[in-house]
Amino acid sequence: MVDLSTSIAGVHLPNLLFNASGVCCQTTDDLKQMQDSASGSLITKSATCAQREGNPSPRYVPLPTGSINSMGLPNEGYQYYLDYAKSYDYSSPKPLFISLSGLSLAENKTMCEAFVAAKLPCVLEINFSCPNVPGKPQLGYDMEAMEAALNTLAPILRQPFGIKLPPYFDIAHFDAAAAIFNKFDDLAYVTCINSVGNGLAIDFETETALIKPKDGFGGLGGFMVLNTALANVNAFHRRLPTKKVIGVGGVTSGKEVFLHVLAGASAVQIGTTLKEEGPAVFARILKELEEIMEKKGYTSLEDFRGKVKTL
Ligand code: RRO
Repeated sequence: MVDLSTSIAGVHLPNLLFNASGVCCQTTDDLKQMQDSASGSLITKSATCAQREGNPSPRYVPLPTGSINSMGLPNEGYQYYLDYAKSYDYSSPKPLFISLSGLSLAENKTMCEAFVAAKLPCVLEINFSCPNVPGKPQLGYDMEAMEAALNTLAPILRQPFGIKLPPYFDIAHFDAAAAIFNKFDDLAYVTCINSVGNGLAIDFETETALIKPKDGFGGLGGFMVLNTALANVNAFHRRLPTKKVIGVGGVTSGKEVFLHVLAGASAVQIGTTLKEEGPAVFARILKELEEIMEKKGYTSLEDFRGKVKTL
């Protein structure tokens, strides 16, 4: 028997898998499906202060090795997720994560204040990396703005919280981002990675972009981003010794979950494959991971977490 349990931000997860924010989590019906699945937890769609319809469709398209999306932050508004969090049954073995993605620091401040005032045992994750709102650059690529946001939000939160990061592609950027994160004791974890921003998918026959928003530019996810995701998980695992990393990107089977843990992930989220396969994906991938661990003689995630060997 293998133990797939883990902990993030001081809360226990019966197993390491859950949804990537954005997939199967916008409405209470979606979230019910997550509750009923074999996942170890669940996270809500990134919220803004006001409800949003998001970008025009088509805005998500599966690709041969992943997906492209420019959803544009469709969500029900933070009050909806606050009501959900208030009504959540915390005797459930699955802890609840809430994703917040204000369109400004003032919005993030308002939402954090409201959740803190409600004194709920859910974990807050601030999304610093939405790539798809026209005219709004990703906060995670502006080190000064990110530090300023943490300087404002951490004193409001005063409890363990997480941030969702964009992929970084340069060692200097891993160093700079990690130096900022290490200044904040309550920043308990980072989630790596959000989609690889501003890819372009074109139909060969019709010579037309596959999604409508932003002239076809959108975030890439799924198997094609696995190696970028693993690098970001490992880079932050090495640089944030007192914090945890949630890995996301490129999971299609137990094998990629195993690789994320080897790179240093304490939990692993599934986006594109959940969108394509539905919530039954969790039972399948948990079984595959168990089989891999049994074959390799590992009985817990700690046996191999972060233990990738280098040459
Ligand atoms: O809604 C989106 O377009 C979206 C968001 Br907020 C995000 O963080 N990542 C993504 O790929 N899409």
